[in-house]
Amino acid sequence: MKTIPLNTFYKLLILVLVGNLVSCDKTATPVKNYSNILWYSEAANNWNEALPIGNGRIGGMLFGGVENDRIQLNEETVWAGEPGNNITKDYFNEVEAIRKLLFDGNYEEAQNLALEVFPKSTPENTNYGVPYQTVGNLNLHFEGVNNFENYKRVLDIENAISTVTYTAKGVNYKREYFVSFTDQVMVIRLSADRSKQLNFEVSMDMPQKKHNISTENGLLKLTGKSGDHENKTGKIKFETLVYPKLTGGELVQNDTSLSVKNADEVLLFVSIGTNFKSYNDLSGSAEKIAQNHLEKSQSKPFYELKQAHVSDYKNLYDRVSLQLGDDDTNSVLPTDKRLENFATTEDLSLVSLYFQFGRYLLISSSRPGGQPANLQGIWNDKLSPPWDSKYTVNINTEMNYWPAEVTNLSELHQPLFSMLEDLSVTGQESAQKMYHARGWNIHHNTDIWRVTGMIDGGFYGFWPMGGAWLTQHIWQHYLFTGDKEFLKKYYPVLKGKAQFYADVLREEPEHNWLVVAPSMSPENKYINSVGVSYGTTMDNQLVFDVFSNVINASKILDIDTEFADSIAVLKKRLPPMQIGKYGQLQEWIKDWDDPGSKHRHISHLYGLHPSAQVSPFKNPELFKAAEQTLEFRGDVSTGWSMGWKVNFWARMLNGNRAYKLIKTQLTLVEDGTESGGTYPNLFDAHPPFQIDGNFGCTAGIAEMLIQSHNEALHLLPALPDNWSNGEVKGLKARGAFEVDLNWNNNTLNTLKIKSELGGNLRLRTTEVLVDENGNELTKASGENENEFYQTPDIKTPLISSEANIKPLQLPEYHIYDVSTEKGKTYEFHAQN
Ligand code: FUC
Repeated sequence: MKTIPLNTFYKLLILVLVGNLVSCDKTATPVKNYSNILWYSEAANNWNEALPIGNGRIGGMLFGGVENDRIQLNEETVWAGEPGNNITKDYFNEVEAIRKLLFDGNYEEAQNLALEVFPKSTPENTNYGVPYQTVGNLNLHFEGVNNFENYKRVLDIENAISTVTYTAKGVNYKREYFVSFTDQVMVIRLSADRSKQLNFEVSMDMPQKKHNISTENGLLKLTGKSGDHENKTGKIKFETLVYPKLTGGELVQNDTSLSVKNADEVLLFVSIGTNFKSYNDLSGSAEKIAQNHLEKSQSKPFYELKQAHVSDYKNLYDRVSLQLGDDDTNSVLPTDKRLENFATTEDLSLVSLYFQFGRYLLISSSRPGGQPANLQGIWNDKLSPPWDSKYTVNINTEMNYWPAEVTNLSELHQPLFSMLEDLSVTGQESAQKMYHARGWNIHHNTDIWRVTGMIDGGFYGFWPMGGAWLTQHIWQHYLFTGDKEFLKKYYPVLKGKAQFYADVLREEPEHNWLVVAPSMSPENKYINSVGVSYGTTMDNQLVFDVFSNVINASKILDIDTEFADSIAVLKKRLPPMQIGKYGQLQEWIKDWDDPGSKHRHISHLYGLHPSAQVSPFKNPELFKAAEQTLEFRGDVSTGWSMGWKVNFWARMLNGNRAYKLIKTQLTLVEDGTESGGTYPNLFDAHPPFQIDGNFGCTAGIAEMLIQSHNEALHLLPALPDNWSNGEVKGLKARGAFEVDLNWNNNTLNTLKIKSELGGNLRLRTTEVLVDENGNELTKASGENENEFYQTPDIKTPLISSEANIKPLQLPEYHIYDVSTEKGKTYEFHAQN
C-alpha cells in the first residue's frame, strides 16, 4: 500500500473539511447526484474534442496530449478593431423610400433598394462588426514519452477542474487545470508519483502577426495587438505571462521558451491582461494587469488556489441538481462513446450531464463585471471565427441567457445588462441617423465596440429589433427576482427602447395598424429573395412586449405616468396575431407562409417562447396554430434551432416531442460534418460550434420540468414518458420561488418551495396536492393576484376562413393557491 506523506494527509484533511464547509453554504443545496464528469480515453485530436475551462474572462481549450499538450488561450476582451460605431451618414430618406415601396406593394424593388443602400459585403468606409480573436497557444512538450498507458482525460464539471492522468515507464503522471475567478489566473499543476520525473519545454505560439514572444526572470511572455479589420485598426493590447513554479529540479531559460528539468512538481501560472476598460476606453495597462494577478497568486500554495476556485464555483453550480432515472451505468463509457450510443441507448444521465454542462459553460463564460458570452462563449481558436463570434442578437445572444434565471444563476445575467446599458448610449446614433427617432436602436449584430448600425447588408441586417428582444432580459430578471432597485436602474434602457418604437411605428395601408417598416422576420424570405418587409409577426410581438414592460415598470416604480399612458395608446393599435390558411401562426402581415419551409428561425413563435403571448389557457387557437407551424418546420435543423425547439415543445406541453428534439440535438457530430448536433466535447454544433445551442437546450430541459408564466407555477408540464423517475432541486420560478421536486412513475411525488418574496403561489399540476396534514390545498379562484404572474392582454387573433384548427385537448389540471410568506419554505406532496 502507498503511504501518504504527513503534510499531504493534513492538506487533504483540510480540503475535506473546507469542502464540507462549502457545502453548508446557505445557497447550496447539494444532493447525491450522478457524478457529473466528461471523460475520454484519448487526447483531443481536434478543437471540438478539446475541453473548455474558463473564469468568464480567461478561457482555455485543453487538448491533453501526453507528448505535446496544447492549451489554446482566450481573453474575453481581445477583439479586432477599435472604438467607434458603424453609421456613416444620415439614412432617413433612403429608409423612407424603402418603406414607401413596401407599403405600395413593391416588395422586390424595396429589397433591391435595401441592398443598394446597404450592400451585402462591407463598404469601404465602414465595418460590419469585428471578430473576437484567440490569444494563441501554450504548448508543453514532453520529450520522448511515446509509450504510455492508463490514459484518462477528465472534465469534472462539479468542481470545474480538468485532469489528465497516464502511466509511463512505471511512473504515474497527473496534470490538473483550472481557471480561477477568485485569483484571475489559469493554474496547471503537473505532478508524478516519483521524484524528478518532470521534464518538459514550455512555449507559446500565436497566429496574430503583431506579437512578440520573450523570456525574462523565469517567465515566458507574449505581447501583442489585436487585428485590423475592415476600416478599423486593431488597438487591443494584450500580454500573457506564463510562470512555472518548480518543486525540485531546475528551470532553464531559452530565448523564447522555458525548459523544466527533473522537477518533482510544477505549478504553471498563466496570467493575461489587456488594455480594455470599456467599449470606448482603452487606457488600461495589459502589462500591469497580467503582472498584478500573477504576483498576487504565485506565492499561494496550490491547495489554497484550488480550494478558493472550487468554493467560488460550487457556490453557483451546487444550487441546482438534476437526476433523471435510476441508472447511471453508461457513465463507465467515455463521453464521446455515450454520445455515439445515445440514439439507440437509454442514457438519461447523459441528459442531466448535458444540462449541467450548460450551467458549467455559463459559469465559465459569463461573470459579473465582464463581457457577455459571445457566439462561442469565450472559446475560439481563430482570428476570423465563423460570424466573427460576435453577438448575433436576432436569437443567439438571447438564447445564451435563457438558462440564467431558471437554473439559478441570476447574477451571471449581469454582463448582458451592462452591454444593454452601453447599447442604449451607442444606439442613439443609429436611432437618430437612420430613423430620426428618439431612444436607441440596434440591428441584428453587435460586437465589443457596441456597434449598432447595419451589419451584413440590407437582407440579413434590416432588422431594427435587436434591442427589443434584448431588453426582455431586463424585464425577465425583474420577474424572477422582484428586484425593484434593478428595475429602477435599467428603466431608462427600457424607456429608450419604447421611445424608439413610438417614433418609428407607421400606419400600414390596409388596416391602419401601427407597424415597424422596413424590417424582416429574421433571415427568412417570403418571395424569392425578398426578406425586407413590414409588420412581421415577431416584430409586432416584440413591440408589444417592449411597450408592456415600460408601462408595467412605470407603474411599479410610480414614475413617468404620462409617458406610459401615451405608450398604452400606441400599444392598442399594434396588429393582432393572425392564423393563416394552413392553420399556421402567420409569420408575415399577409398569408405568405410556405408550409414546406424548414427555415431554422421560427421567429413568429417568439410569442410562444420565450415570450408568453401564446397560451393554451387564454388563446387555444393561437396555441394550435403555433403547433401547426412547428409541425411544418420539422425537427432536424442547426444546433441552436433544435435547442429552441426543445423549449417550443416544452411550451406545447409535449414532453415526448421535446425529448425527441433533445435526442436529435445530442447526435454525435465529428469535426467537419455538415449537420447540426453535438461534438465529442459536448459543444453544440450549428455546425460549426456555437454555444447558443448548449444554452438553449439546457433552458429547454428546465422548461420541461417547471414553467412559471400563464398565471401559475406549472409543475412537470412536459415530462416525457421515459423520464419516469427523477428529482430536480433549486430551479427558480418567476416571483422568486425556488423549487425542489421529485417524481415517480411519471407523477409528481413531493414538492418543496421556498418563497423569497412572499405572495400568492399558484400551482398547476395534474396531481391532487396535499399539505403535511394530508389536507388538499386550497383550489385557486379568480385571477392570480401575484404581480409576477400577470398574463399579457393580447388582441383576439384574426383567423383565415380557410384555416382548419383542431380543438385543443389538455390534461385535467388541479390549480391551487397558497399564500406564502417571505423567506418561508413550503412542503407538499401528491395524494396517492
Ligand atoms: C444567425 C443564424 C445563423 C447563425 C448566425 C450566427 O444569423 O441564422 O444560423 O447562427 O446567426
